[in-house]
Amino acid sequence: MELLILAQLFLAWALASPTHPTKPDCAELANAWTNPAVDISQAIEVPPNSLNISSIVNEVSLCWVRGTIKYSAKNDKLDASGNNTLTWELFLPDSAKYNGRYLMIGDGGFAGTIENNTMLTYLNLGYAVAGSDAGHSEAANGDGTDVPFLRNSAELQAWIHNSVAIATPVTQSLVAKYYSQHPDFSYYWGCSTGGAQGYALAQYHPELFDGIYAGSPGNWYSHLILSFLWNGLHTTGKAYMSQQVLSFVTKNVIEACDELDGVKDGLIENPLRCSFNVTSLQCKFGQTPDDNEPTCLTADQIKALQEIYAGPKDIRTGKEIYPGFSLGSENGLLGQELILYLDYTGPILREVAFKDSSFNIFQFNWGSDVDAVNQKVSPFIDALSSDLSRFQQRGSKIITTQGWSDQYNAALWPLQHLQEIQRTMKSQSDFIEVFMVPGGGHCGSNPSYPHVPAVYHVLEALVPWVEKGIKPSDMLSSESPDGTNTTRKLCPWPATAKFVAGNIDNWNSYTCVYPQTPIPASQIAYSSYHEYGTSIPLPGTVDSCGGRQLITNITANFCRVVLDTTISNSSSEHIESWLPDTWSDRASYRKRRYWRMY
Ligand SMILES: *[C@@H]1O[C@H](CO)[C@@H](O)[C@H](O)[C@H]1NC(C)=O
Ligand SMILES: *[C@@H]1O[C@H](CO)[C@@H](O)[C@H](O)[C@H]1NC(C)=O
Ligand SMILES: *[C@@H]1O[C@H](CO)[C@@H](O)[C@H](O)[C@H]1NC(C)=O
Ligand SMILES: *[C@@H]1O[C@H](CO)[C@@H](O)[C@H](O)[C@H]1NC(C)=O
Ligand SMILES: *[C@@H]1O[C@H](CO)[C@@H](O)[C@H](O)[C@H]1NC(C)=O
Ligand SMILES: *[C@@H]1O[C@H](CO)[C@@H](O)[C@H](O)[C@H]1NC(C)=O
Ligand SMILES: *[C@@H]1O[C@H](CO)[C@@H](O)[C@H](O)[C@H]1NC(C)=O
Ligand SMILES: [Ca+2]
Repeated sequence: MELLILAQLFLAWALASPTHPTKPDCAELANAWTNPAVDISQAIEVPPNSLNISSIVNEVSLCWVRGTIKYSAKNDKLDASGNNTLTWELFLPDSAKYNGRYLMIGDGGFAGTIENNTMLTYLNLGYAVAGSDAGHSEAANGDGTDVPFLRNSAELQAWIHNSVAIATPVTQSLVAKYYSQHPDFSYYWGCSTGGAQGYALAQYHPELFDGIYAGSPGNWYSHLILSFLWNGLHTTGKAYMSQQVLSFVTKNVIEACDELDGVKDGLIENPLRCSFNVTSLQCKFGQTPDDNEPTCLTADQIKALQEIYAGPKDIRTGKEIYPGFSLGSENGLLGQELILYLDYTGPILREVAFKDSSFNIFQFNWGSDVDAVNQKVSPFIDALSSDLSRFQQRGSKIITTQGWSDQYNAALWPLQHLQEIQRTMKSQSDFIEVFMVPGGGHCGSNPSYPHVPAVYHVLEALVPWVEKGIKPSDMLSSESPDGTNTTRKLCPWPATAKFVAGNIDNWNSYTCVYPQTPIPASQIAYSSYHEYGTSIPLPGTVDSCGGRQLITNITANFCRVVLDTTISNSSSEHIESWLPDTWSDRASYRKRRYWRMY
């Protein structure tokens, strides 16, 4: 019997290791799909150094496949009779360079183009990379004020919710055909709208990916655009702030809070710990506001900033509609003042919420109109579920990065969403991490923070987590726009980077530190005070220790705190803290709450 198994194993091995490996045939892929909804227009071999997209060049040879998919309004169904066309591309690296992984790249903004430069970056790392235009052409994005694709319900739903699920099975099966085996793992990479697509995948198509990167996610898009509108409307007229004024505010915020993290580097590690009050910048008697060389702000400008920090509120209830912006992000807000509410909020309110091309966004009602947005827009473009258990149960992981100085997305949103997921999924929420980026912008750089590394090495954190179960304890960021070699350590929230020793511009000089969380009194089983020379029994429930033991030579007075934490029906955790009187700072120590020790 054993011999037979050995023989079978040998046979399997021999078949899997052909002595004359055949080179995959690129051109043949043009005939690979027989579904009439799928058209493959190109399958050509490309030698190294011959594709140059935004100065990224293919370092490996590839099979470059392009095509289209017809789909209909029925969610993610391919449909040859459908009116709607998704355009996709696939870069298949030389089989010697292929790392066995499929990677789908998401879109940005209103989509309509393929993020082929990001695709090329990951091709060079050995991924088989796909991308799509999210189901409509760039032409369907119109002229910025009129965005025709928003009027087409199939295209609207494809944009964030379904396009990746339409393009993935087709491109994935081409990968399988080309290399004669299904990819070992499938990843998704997207930021901004692509981040929203990432959360939509985890919610609506949880079976597709093993690992998802969802950066600066606009997964509450319907309220993100209300945040744009709020900021735009509160900074018109006298409340307008020039770039110089915005930069002046940030400079003052940083002066006040830079060193809270122990390192003077022009960055605030955790803006939530900064309590700068912007009213201190208001012009005093004898000071003159100046847009070009500001030394103070007008009362209108101060009011505007306070509204931006507070975020949009429902006039009926005062309830938050979307979080506000964080201290230190002011220098990136010019686009909020001038562009975003016109380019994004206007078209979505006119075409989707009210289906009325004459709807006046300046008259938006921050009560009843919010309801309309929730009913008419949210179901088509948001991905807000905090129960991602179908995704979690198949072992998939999701990582989000978010710049504290994002020019588009209020930095607190992904943290609020994380908290919601943790509240819903409790101990099952161990599949998601959010990395905050001090001074980080929207999916990379905020140009006013040129010394902040703008490339986040997400897949280096995500891949080992997915494939080996190694949960990332930090993440490298590199390539600051100022051209220096600065690297920084990004930490999984709520951890933040703490300087240890060395060069402050080197990520290795930092360690990720979690805030100490006070233990709720309800978890304290009992506490007792023990004096010098007495003895106490130790918990002796471990069999191999042979029952209870005594500690007989206590040499200091101490307080013993015992916690019993129920983990599940069948297991609990026993935690003890021994807090000696001889602690050097005894008075203040006694005032502290108890921390988890082991
Ligand atoms: C890629 O194109 C850019 C812009 O056209 C050019 O500056 C760069 O030299 C090119 N890179 C290579 C390796 O050809
Ligand atoms: C195609 O579009 C037309 C007009 O927009 C519509 O009436 C028709 O139902 C669509 N057909 C399909 C298959 O989606
Ligand atoms: C990459 O995408 C851009 C934007 O859609 C397009 O203009 C360009 O032609 C594409 N480049 C290649 C090599 O396909
Ligand atoms: C900021 O200072 C003003 C004036 O001193 C005060 O009214 C306001 O409450 C302060 N705001 C915060 C958030 O502390
Ligand atoms: C960056 O690092 C490289 C290699 O360590 C070094 O040669 C180069 O001089 C550094 N550049 C700057 C601007 O520090
Ligand atoms: C305290 O107990 C430890 C462990 O039983 C023993 O090794 C040590 O000698 C004792 N010290 C004194 C001062 O009794
Ligand atoms: C825990 O116990 C309750 C009541 O006995 C039971 O209904 C529930 O299914 C148990 N949960 C688990 C995870 O075993
Ligand atoms: Ca600092």
